[in-house]
Amino acid sequence: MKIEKVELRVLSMPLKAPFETSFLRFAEKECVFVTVYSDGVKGYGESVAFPSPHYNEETTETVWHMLERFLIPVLLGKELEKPEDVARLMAPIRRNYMAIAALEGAVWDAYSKQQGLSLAEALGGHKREIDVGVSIGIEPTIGHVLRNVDKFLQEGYKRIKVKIKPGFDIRLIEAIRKQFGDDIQLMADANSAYTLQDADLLKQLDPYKLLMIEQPLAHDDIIDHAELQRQLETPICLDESIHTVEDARKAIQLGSCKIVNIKVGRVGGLTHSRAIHDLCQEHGIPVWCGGMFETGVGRAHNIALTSLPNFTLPGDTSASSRYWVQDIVEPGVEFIRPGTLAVPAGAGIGYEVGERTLDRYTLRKALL
Ligand code: OSB
Ligand code: MG
Repeated sequence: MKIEKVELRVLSMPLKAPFETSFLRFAEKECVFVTVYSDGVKGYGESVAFPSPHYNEETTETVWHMLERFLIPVLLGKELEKPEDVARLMAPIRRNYMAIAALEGAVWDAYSKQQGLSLAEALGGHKREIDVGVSIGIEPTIGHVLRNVDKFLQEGYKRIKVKIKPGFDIRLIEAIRKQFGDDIQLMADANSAYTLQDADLLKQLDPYKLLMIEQPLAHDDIIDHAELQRQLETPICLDESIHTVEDARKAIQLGSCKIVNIKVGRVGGLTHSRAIHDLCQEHGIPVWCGGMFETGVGRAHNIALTSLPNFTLPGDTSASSRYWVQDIVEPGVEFIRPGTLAVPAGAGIGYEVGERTLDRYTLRKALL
């Protein structure tokens, strides 16, 4: 496949409702959107970097810069044999995984369209449907969160994740268990809001039998997480700390986590995501697919990845209606049964991109 040209856009899409984490409040989604033109097909990808460097160091502007100045020039005019070539060609470039992943994802989509395969099949995934959960943000009161939990349980989400931060943690979890019982699959995501000095506080979560606690400690730590995991019954899941297969290998070896959240953008693309999936599978570590408020395109990539066998826990790939009044894919990503998404069988990502909607959300674009 020859990479003939690449179009970059910055999109801005209003979220249905603002979403608050321990590090930032989001009212809209801004992202870099990539279209790769190759041998008569268009492949789509999107960057999960936010406008500001508060989840990791990448931003909309750094992603655009890296793509325009360094990443796209590596691929332009090149004849690729398979999408895995992108990971190999980008290997000399340090970090900037979200920028790399956006381009790599678009190449995977174009490649699978050319082969007449679904993206899931191209990756080697066999699941036809996936179970999904929902991530619920921090609210002004516990009562607000309880109402959201109720709403999403009624919609059929199979696992509830709530964001926590110091002062908005134990009592929140206690209230959810009290109202909804012990049978719902419940977990908490701290987005690095605690330190090892909070171990005694975090131990108070153990009686509530959470499915896991996600990234309680620093975004770049695997040492303190190992110590914390020794003290906690609740399994630790790492998100922010895992960028590479090597990170995952070391975290597993140290006992820093019992579960890994794989975000395609955070680890530099689908090829690396699959490698981390495989490594975790060999070590009996379950994985699930994280989310970054992706548009339908990013979520289609997540669904395809989740079709791999070791994605045994429901992920954060919620339906379009959880985020958007109108998604850029048509029709949107919607449940086939409550809490269940189909893995599309059509070629590539398996969703059509609505060009008019895409244009409406585009702040700027460039053709390279
Ligand atoms: O840590 O998983 C996270 C949203 C923004 C930044 C970080 C995270 C999240 C989510 C939302 O939890 C997941 C989603 O619904 O896409
Ligand atoms: Mg997280």
